[in-house]
Amino acid sequence: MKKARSVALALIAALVLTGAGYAAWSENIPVHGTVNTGELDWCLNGVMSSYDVTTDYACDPGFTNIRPLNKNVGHTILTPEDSDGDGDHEKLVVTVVNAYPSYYNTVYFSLVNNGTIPLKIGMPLIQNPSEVDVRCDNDQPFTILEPGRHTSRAFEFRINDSALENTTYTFSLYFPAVQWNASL
Ligand SMILES: [Ca+2]
Ligand SMILES: [Ca+2]
Ligand SMILES: [Ca+2]
Repeated sequence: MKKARSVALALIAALVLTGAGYAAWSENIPVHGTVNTGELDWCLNGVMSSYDVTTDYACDPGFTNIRPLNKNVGHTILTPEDSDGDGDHEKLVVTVVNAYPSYYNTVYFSLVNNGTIPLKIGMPLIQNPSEVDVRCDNDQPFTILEPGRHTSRAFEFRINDSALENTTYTFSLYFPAVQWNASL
């Protein structure tokens, strides 16, 4: 009887010890972490130029036979827009005033990565009426741009033969970008 009680006590002690062991193993270890996220941001650099400063240029369909003319008749207005409301410009609206069939222009500009994360900048999304042909010079599907770096771009356009008189034509280019390791 005494032996049986000793065994029972030993068993209880073992259970208590085992229980204490589980309690120790199941304690939580508090871990506090801080993650600072970067900023994905890009915009037009603000420095733009074009062929048509004064006297006009013309070309034939298909952007062939580009040539200067001797009169200043049409002109091109470049208006950067903030289409996503973040305070800088990533969309370019182009207005062609007093143009005529064959009027041609090339526009130069640059994009800057003004965030802290490398960017993948894709081909521009162009919205243009059928009376204006637009062609971009860049045949790369995308460009990787490190923070603080610029990339130069150009596009050309021609007012084609279906353009109407006394009409102002507008088209736009928007430059999509994602972080460098994502898909556009
Ligand atoms: Ca931006
Ligand atoms: Ca002009
Ligand atoms: Ca913006």
